[in-house]
Amino acid sequence: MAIQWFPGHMHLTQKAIAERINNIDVVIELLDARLPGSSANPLLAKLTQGKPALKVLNKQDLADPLRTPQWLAHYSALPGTQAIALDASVATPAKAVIAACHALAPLRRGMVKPMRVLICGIPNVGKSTLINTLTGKRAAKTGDEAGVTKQEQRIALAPDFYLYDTPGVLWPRIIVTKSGYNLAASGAVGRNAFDEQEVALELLDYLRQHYPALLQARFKIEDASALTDEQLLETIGRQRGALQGGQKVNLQKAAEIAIYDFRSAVMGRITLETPDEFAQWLATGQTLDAQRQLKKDAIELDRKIRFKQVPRPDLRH
Ligand SMILES: Nc1nc2c(ncn2[C@@H]2O[C@H](COP(=O)(O)OP(=O)(O)OP(=O)(O)O)[C@@H](O)[C@H]2O)c(=O)[nH]1
Ligand SMILES: [Mg+2]
Repeated sequence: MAIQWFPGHMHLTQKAIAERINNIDVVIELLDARLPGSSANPLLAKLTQGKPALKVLNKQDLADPLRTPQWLAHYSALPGTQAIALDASVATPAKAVIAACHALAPLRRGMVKPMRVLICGIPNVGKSTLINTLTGKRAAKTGDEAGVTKQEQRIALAPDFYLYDTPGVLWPRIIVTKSGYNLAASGAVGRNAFDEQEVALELLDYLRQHYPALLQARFKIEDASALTDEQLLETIGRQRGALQGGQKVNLQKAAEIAIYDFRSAVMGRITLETPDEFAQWLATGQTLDAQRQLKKDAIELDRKIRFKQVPRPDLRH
């Protein structure tokens, strides 16, 4: 089933960003370096359109170091956009963010024209952590759970440099099914809004194809490619002792283990998509969405005809 999560505080944040955006000089969107395409929010793209943009591929310490440069090149090629990769908790490299903001809005300096930077992105991607690292204190609340920041907060980095921390937002309809799974695997979706077994099976399917050696080493499997996703999940549960009565594997527990091991990178550094793969998923998602819309329109037209709100079309010609 497609994963969707758009609770009330996200709706309010969307409105707050729309009101704030005119007085913002640079928009920093934090992306998750493990899923840079799926974590780029189309709703935020629309709300912040036309503003100088800095894409920060955060949690690069957990992502595949061979794939991050591909994504940096992809984003840097977009107009008015710079991209850097970071581990938000490490201070010295995080300072690159400040320099990039000055490069994107060179005229914003001094008390009369202070730099105003909006930090946005999906839940749990590290927005508040980056702000704390930049300010050198715990100015913003952080936590390993989606939805920690609930309200916009202004933090002064210097008397002429403001940062606005915002609550993480997803978007009302995620049309790329795979993105929903990757977002859930990363920790961006509230825990009650997805099925762990479904997400773990999708995750294992990708890892089996792209990172078999990591899977095999972590779970002591001889040949991951010889197993189905379900068999893989069962093997993981058995190997880690997630059993219930009669030596049956507790698949729920096994799924939680697989997701946890991915999130904490104990399996190794993994990125769940390349720019080319994501472009294909997006194209498929858009086609399916257009078909869905056509079907919806046809049903609506049929309803209107039946209730005589519009005339029946003349099909004789
Ligand atoms: N490994 C790693 N962990 C990070 C990084 N940045 C943030 N984290 C962790 O990710 C979790 C979420 O961080 P937050 O800063 O609270 O995320 P947020 O984007 O403000 O989340 P919301 O307010 O819920 O939208 C915390 O456990 C952080 O320690 C990073 O670059 N690398
Ligand atoms: Mg936060």
